[in-house]
Amino acid sequence: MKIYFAGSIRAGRQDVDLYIELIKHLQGYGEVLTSHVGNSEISAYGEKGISDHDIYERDMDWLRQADVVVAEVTNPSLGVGYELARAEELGKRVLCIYRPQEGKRLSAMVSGNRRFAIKEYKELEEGKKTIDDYLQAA
Ligand code: 6K6
Repeated sequence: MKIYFAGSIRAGRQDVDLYIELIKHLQGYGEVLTSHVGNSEISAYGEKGISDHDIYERDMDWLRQADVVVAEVTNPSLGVGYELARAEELGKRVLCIYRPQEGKRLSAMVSGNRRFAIKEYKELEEGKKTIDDYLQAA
């Protein structure tokens, strides 16, 4: 299985440790094409040595190859929102996982899309279980 994991990069790296663990878990199911999203050396500023155009083309190519998209959507990110829209257009299966935050709500453009599976969770172990339930139900 080819898995496209989406998570905030330039919109903020505060959840990178969580992404690392979720990606490790997903690697038990197949190839995570976007494992750099969980690279703690990649700051919110940028990945060295690759242009934005090349990032875009590379990521869109991976998205086309993916069997499933798993997005951690707690930290709102333009890039993740864009990837979700393109994934929908490409007919990909999409799981969005979200940790409810006091005083904030997930964008209705994600939570209101019935083509996406949207699952709330509180911490890593529950997130992994949510992924298991989704991927094993396929
Ligand atoms: C790394 C750190 C900052 O910039 C970089 C290089 N950029 C990216 N490298 C790989 N994928 C990227 C990069 N920027 C965005 N993406 C894709 O968009 C990833 O697949 C993420 O899921 C998503 C993050 O979007 P932003 O808007 O938070 O950056």
